[in-house]
Amino acid sequence: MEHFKGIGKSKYEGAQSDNPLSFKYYNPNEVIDGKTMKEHLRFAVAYWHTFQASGIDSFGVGTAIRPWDNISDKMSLAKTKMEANFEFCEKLQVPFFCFHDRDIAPEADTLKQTNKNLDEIAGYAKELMKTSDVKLLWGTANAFGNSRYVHGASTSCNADVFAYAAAQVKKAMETTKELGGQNYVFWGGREGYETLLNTNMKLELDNLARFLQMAVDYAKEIGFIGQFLIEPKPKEPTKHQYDFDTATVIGFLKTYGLDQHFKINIEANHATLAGHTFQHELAVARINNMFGSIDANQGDMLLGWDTDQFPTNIYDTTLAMYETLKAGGFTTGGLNFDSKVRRGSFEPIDLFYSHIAGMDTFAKGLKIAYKIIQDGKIDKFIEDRYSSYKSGIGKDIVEGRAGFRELEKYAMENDKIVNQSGRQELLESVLNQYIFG
Ligand code: XLS
Ligand code: CA
Ligand code: CA
Repeated sequence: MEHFKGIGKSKYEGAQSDNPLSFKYYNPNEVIDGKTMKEHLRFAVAYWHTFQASGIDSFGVGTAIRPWDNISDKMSLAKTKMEANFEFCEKLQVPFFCFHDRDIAPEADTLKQTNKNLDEIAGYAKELMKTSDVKLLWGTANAFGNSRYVHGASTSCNADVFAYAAAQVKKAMETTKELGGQNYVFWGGREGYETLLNTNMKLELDNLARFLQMAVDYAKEIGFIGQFLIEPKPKEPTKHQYDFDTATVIGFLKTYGLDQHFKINIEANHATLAGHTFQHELAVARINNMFGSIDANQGDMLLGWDTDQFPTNIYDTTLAMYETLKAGGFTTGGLNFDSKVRRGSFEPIDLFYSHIAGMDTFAKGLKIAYKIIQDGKIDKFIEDRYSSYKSGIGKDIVEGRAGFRELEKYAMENDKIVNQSGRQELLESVLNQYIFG
């Protein structure tokens, strides 16, 4: 049964097309550097925003009009949404989707019944996968929505909650494996604190590490070979989230000897909440060999919270794809649209327009980023800027032949230091030249 009636398959029609449902820049089969755009970008639809979000906010009710609005039975509704998910991805030529356990199947009164619901819907998804090319990019557990997680999940002060979260993540990992998920994401929903007046931070962090180690052990036990990803976020819902940003997560993983088991899932809006650019977060992951996947969205620079808007800023997508290409491209990861339509964009067709806008902006960003890398102008500038480390005293520094004594001797004879301009504005206009085309 068709759910999004009257909306056909989106196709590439080029930049001149005025068909709002066509791609202007995303041409799935266009080859760039030996890979198709589809393979480079690995787009995914986020189940929670597209099939669960209603447009509710703290001042008003949901506004979204959806084809499944008149279905009241929870399990029938869950099945309908799963069918709609495959139809939606196919119509948009999006190869993947991502979900939380509780997005796809309703929570019941007991964990046993909840797991049964999840099995039933996952079984249905598996069935639908047989006749579809759409795959699961990643699964995760919603261990933050239910009131039992009021003080966190694996960092809760209550050991019963820790145990419950473990049971839930175990099941979510099994479900992800069952559906061929290529990654499993850990976002520390309420893993953080509000005040140190009631918090044993050391125990909470140790427990978070214990929890992740248990997940690593269990993945090995069941033969789940997907990539584990951690998604940093600095605040919201808690005032201080433990997985603050990429650097903090990497430091945490290294402290507990877990770094070889994880990569980072970077969300644009979380980067800006942490006071970083999206590119900064991607670059930190890349230089530490921890680049994993991307939650594609954008925040609003005038607002201090997580607005999860569709990514339409060409500077951001260009620089994100620049970092992605520099990291060698996605392997198991991809571009998951962790983005929701605005409350005022309440019609089903807005779900299409918004994804098309994001896909086109990333496709164009990919092409520009590839050109920047091919031309090598920026790389050359950076290389030249550090050329003092290629010979003489600089070479001695990087090759470990110089210590403070040698450097003091050198500095004593080199009072007249000559620096060169960083040329930021020139480089910004070079970037503009690439973007303007
Ligand atoms: C919330 C997060 C969340 C994760 C998955 O801010 O972005 O949706 O991506 O749990
Ligand atoms: Ca996210
Ligand atoms: Ca977010």
